[in-house]
Amino acid sequence: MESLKEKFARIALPQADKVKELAREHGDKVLGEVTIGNVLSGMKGVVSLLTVTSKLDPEEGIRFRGYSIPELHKNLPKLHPEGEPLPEGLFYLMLMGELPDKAQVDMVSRELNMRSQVPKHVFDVIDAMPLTAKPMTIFSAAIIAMATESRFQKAYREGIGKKDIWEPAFEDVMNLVARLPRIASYIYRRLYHQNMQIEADHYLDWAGNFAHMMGYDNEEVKRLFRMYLYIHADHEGGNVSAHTTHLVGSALSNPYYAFGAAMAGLAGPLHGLANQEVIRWLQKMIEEIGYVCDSKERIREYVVKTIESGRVVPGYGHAVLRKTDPRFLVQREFALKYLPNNPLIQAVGCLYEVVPEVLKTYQKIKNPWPNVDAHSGALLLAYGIKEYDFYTVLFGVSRALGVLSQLVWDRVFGLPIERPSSQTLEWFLEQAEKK
Ligand code: CMX
Repeated sequence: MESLKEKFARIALPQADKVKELAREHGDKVLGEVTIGNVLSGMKGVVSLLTVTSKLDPEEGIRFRGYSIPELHKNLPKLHPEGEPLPEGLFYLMLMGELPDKAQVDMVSRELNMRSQVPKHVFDVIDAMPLTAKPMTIFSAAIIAMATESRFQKAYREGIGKKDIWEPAFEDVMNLVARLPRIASYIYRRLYHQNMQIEADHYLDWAGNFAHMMGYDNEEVKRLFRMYLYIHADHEGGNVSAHTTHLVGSALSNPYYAFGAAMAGLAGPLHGLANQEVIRWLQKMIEEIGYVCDSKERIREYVVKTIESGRVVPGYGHAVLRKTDPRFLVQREFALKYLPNNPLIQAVGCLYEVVPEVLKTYQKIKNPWPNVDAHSGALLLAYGIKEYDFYTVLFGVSRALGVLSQLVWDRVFGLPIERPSSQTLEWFLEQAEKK
């Protein structure tokens, strides 16, 4: 039977020629112009990356290889007919560009299981960190520490050619994705459960086993993990974690380095850390004004106070999206199905009714609607996963599926080292003066 790597090679390698031809034959085609505003707004709207795994539409939200979240909900294989899609299926889709059937998803689960053994020294690195260290600090360090295993780095040292380098990249990526749930759950149990570790259950799927190793064997939590780990997996190429993976990988740093760096980016409060910030902000609001659904006026005042003190309202706004994030909506649906009476879930609903209306009154805020992080913390908390600092690690485990799939494609395409140009302030001022 054809292995995953053989199938990937059959699908991906012919595409490399298309990219070479594009560069050769159409290199001078103009795609748009860059304004001073683009540069000073973090290059928003400037097309400068080639990403195959997903595309973000400002109005509609994310499509993974052309499929929206509702379409994936229908078409990706599940464990239970009424349950959530398996993240392994999305991983297969992003890697291969084809929707998998259940047998193909099972093949991914088996392969990830086989590769899931984490080297001992990675646990030693985790154990050497103080208990006060933030989970994302430990997670990034553990990922970088695992670079000792890199087949990519070894193959490069041994002189592998550019054309073949995707192959050890594929190996590293599969190993990384396979091992992240073990690393993450080990960190979780060490920090919050007196280091009482739980062995993997190799009969479970990738997300179910992750929930199990964290200590949550309730089937509803496993469903939550399947949903959580597939919706956070990718958000096209320009977000900080995806772009960092691509950028660091473009220096032919090994996939462990590239992904470790991406996790340092995800740990920022404007990106993945927002999923913890939302809960902190909500808890503070509850302390100050009481249960939020009791008074919409007091929510309004609290939101205004947050903005007027120079802070952002976490979980709201987006660099690209201009509507409610479909990843918020899928979580909302899950929450209302399983936990309609939970006060936190109700509080998220009350905020959704008020916050956008307040944000709309600030002209500078381009998107007043909730993003993925507005909901995820409340769901985790509702199931008793109360350690907020850990939430971004869950995001990181999921994000690996998309950014690492893309990293293998980067190597198939032979994309060069990334090196945009920079200019001095004097140069920009001169351009501004020009007619
Ligand atoms: N609360 C208050 N102010 C906000 C805001 C919010 N939720 N969203 C945007 N703004 C402000 C910006 O800070 C900026 O202010 P200044 O001009 O004074 O610097 C202005 O509005 C314009 O920003 P924008 O063009 O609308 O948004 P950006 O592309 O610059 O930033 C984002 C996008 C997500 C960083 C921003 O909306 C934000 O900080 N949101 C809260 C944090 C958050 O939820 N991040 C998670 C995003 C999803 C993810 O990556 O996980």
